[in-house]
Amino acid sequence: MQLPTDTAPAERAAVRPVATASATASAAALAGTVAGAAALAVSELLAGLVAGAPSLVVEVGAFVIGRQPPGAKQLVVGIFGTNDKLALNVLVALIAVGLAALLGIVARRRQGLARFGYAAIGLAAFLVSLPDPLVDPLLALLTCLVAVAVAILTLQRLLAIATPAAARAEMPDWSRRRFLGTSLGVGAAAIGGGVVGRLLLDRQRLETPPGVPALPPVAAPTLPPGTSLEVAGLTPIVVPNDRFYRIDTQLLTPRLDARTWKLRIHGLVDREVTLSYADLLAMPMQQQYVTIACVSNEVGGDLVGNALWGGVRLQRILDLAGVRRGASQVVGRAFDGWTCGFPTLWLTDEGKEALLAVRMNGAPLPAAHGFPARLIVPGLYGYVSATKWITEIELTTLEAFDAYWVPLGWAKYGPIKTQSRIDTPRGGVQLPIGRVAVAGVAWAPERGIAGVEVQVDDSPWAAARLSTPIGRATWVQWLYPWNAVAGRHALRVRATDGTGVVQTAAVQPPAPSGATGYHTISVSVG
Ligand SMILES: Nc1nc2c(c(=O)[nH]1)N[C@H]1C(S)=C(S)[C@@H](COP(=O)(O)O)O[C@H]1N2
Ligand SMILES: [Mo]
Repeated sequence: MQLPTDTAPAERAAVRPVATASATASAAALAGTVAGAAALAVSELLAGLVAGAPSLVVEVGAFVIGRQPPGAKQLVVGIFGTNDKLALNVLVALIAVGLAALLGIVARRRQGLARFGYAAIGLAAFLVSLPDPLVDPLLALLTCLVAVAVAILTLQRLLAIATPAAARAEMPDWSRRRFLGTSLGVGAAAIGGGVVGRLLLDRQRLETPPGVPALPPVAAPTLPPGTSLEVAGLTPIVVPNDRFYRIDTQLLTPRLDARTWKLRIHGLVDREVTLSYADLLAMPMQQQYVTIACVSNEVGGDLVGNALWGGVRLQRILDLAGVRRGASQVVGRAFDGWTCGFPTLWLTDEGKEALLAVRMNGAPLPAAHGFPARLIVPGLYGYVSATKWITEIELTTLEAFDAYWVPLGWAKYGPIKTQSRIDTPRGGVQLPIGRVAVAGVAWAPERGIAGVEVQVDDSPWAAARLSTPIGRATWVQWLYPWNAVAGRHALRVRATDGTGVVQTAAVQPPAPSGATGYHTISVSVG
């Protein structure tokens, strides 16, 4: 590939008048903006077309995520969610384009400095994308070179059009129109190209990952009758994979290759063990329903779900390595360095069937949910336990290591708090007078749910009907038939866990250890 390092002779002639007359600052800023947008678009397109080429926006975003200052809780809460990932993408793109615009203004007087600026941004983007295990360093280098070349050439072209032929001359009308037309044209192409590139990239990541075999058959627990209530608008007792909530620090879905994937069990063990995907599949498998939840779920939020997880008992894997006495923490580490950690004691308590899961609702784990393998630990929030795309299990002590979210202000221990949610009716709706099915879900994994009560305005709490619990690790559905009378009403819900403890009414935000309080909605009847 030939990468222009300097202007072609013809262009040099066109650019020369810069010394005597130059584009207006606003024209130069526009030219720089368009140049920056074109460079980003090229990187998105390359990333979408060639697996292993980086999206520079994503890589810079990942760098920002990885460098949150400790205690920046608001920021930290923010990047858990999907909308916040979009916001971070947009923010990175805007800052990049803003810098490019400034360099456009610089280029009016000092072309060399502007070029140097673009090259420096390109170099920074290259360095930042190197730690990403899914990025090919050579492709990253090429992407950055092409992006910088596109930025420099676009800027030069546009400035040449915007520069009056003679000193102190005003830009004539026709040339202003040409400049604006070209800028808008290139800008629109950049936006279109960038969007197409990102769509391709998303699609590439959602394709079935390489090396997914037909999984061996394994018995699923049969559900007792009554585990599901039929109510319109109620969350299904088992959430399908494509509707399951997704939370992680990855801006794109990682696609790992099962053929090369390895899991290393090390640390305070008698012998280090490394397992391949095939090794795992050859081990005895079991399936169990477990409700997992995100610590950043707000009261009434939907970052919680129940699925049938299939895999190898974690204890069996730990036994292969032989956990040494003195090991007090299990650390799960993902391919990208993300970590979680929980007490080994959590596993030895009776009935805590933690899994190294390879299946979700019968299918191989979807890429978004951790393919090839992830941890599922009943009763613990995801951030301390549910490592997706896991590549290492390390046995250590609780004192020796704090996992990813702990130094960022989240609690070291993350048992899931008892919670309940009203799914239907939706808050704010208008209802007819008469029978209304008020229904939702309630969960206290590992303790189970013993009861759910509903309160209408100030009336006494009334018991709701429960679905037959699948087990202590899963949520239940509840139903309360309400005789609605005219007026505005507040509806609230609370659950009692399997140990008889009523969910707390004290209102707490998600940070640092999970939100508490009663989900309350208001509806108008009549
Ligand atoms: N590798 C990795 N695993 C991860 C995370 C992450 O950021 N990276 N987030 C955790 C969090 S905070 C939660 S709540 C669960 C969510 O799992 P899900 O996306 O399958 O619902 O995954 C956990 N596993
Ligand atoms: Mo989470």
